[in-house]
Amino acid sequence: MTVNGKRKVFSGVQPTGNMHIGTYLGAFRNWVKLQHEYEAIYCVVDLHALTVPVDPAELHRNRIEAVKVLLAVGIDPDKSLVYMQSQVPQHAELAWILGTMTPTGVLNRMTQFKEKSARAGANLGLYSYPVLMAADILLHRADLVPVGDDQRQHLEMTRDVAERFNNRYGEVFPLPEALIPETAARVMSLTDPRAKMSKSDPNPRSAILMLDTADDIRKKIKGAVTDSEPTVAHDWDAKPGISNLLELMSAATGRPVDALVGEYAATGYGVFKEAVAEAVIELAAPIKARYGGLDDKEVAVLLEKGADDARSSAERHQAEVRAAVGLDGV
Ligand code: ATP
Ligand code: LTN
Repeated sequence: MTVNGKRKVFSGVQPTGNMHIGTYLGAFRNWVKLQHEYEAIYCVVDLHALTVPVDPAELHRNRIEAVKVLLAVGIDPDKSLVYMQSQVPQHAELAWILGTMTPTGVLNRMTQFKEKSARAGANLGLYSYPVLMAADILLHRADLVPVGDDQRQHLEMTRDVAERFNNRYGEVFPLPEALIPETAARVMSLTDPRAKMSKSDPNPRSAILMLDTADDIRKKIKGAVTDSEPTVAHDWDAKPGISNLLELMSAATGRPVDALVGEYAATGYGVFKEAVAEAVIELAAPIKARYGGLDDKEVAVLLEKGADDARSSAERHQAEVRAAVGLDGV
C-alpha cells in the first residue's frame, strides 16, 4: 500500500531477552536499511511473547530492553514508528477475524508450532501465533516484511489468509512479501550448528549476544563446535560449523564467502576463528556503545507517542475491515 508515495515495511520482534547476532543479521540490519526508503513500522510483539510461560517482571523488563536494542542498532524514531503490540488492541481484533478464515489444517503444519509445542506444551495462543502475526502485518497493510529464514512459512500463510479475505470480502489487503537476506538468513547455534541460534537455547555459549563483551565473543567463537578435518570450506553438509562461521564473517565484513575461503582455506581453524571473532566484535562495538547511552525514561516517552500514532493508523485501517465483514456501526 502506498502512503505519500512510499511503500510500507513492517516487522516485529518478541521481547524475550538475549537478543543475539542472528536476530541482527537476519532481521534488524534490513529494518535499519529499509527505514530510509519505506514508511517503516516496527513492533515489539509482546502478546506473542505470552505464548510460552514467562515471568511478568521479566517480560516487563524485556519489552523496554527490546526497544533499546532497536534504537542501538540504528532504528531512528524520526524515520520509523516503534511501538508495543499490546498497546494497540486492533491487532487482537484483526487476529480474531483472520482466525475465522484460517483452516486448522494449515496451523497444524506450522513448523514453529510443532517445535515449540513439543518443547513447552501446546496452548491455543501458541497454535494461533501465526494468525496474530498475519494480523500484525495486514493491520498496517504492509508491502514488505524483513525477517529471518525461520519466518518464511509464516509469511506464506499471511499471504494466503490475505488472499482468502480479499476473495471473500473485496480487495482490502495488499499481499506482503518477505525480505530475507542472502547471507546469514539463518545463523546457526555455536554449540549445535544444525540448530538455529536461538534466544531460548539454555546453553549460554550457543549464541553471541549483541551486548556480549569482546572477551565473551572471543571465547564463544573459539569454543564453537566444528569438525576435525582442518580445511576452511563452505559445505553445509560436511562442515556446518565452519560454514556457519564463514557466513557470519561474510555478513559482518561484507566480504564474499569465496574470498574468505580463499584467504583462510589453509590457515587452520584457530586463525580463522580469531578472524571471525574480531569481525563480530567490530560489528557489535558501536551497537553496544549506543545501547549504553540510552535512557529508559526517554524510551518510555517515545513508546507513548508510538502507541498513539500506531493506534490511530490501526483504527483507520480496522474500520475498513469491520465494514468489509459487516461489523461497522449498529
Ligand atoms: P528465537 O527462536 O531466537 O527464540 P524468534 O526467532 O522466535 O527467537 P524473534 O527474536 O522475535 O523470535 O525474531 C526476530 C527476528 O530475528 C525474526 O525476523 C527472525 O526471523 C530473526 N532471527 C531470529 N533468529 C535468527 C537466526 N538465528 N538467524 C537469522 N535470523 C534470525
Ligand atoms: N514471529 C516472529 C515475530 C513476529 C513478526 C510479526 C515478524 C510477530 N509478528 C510480524 C514479522 C512481522 C518471530 O518469531 N520472529
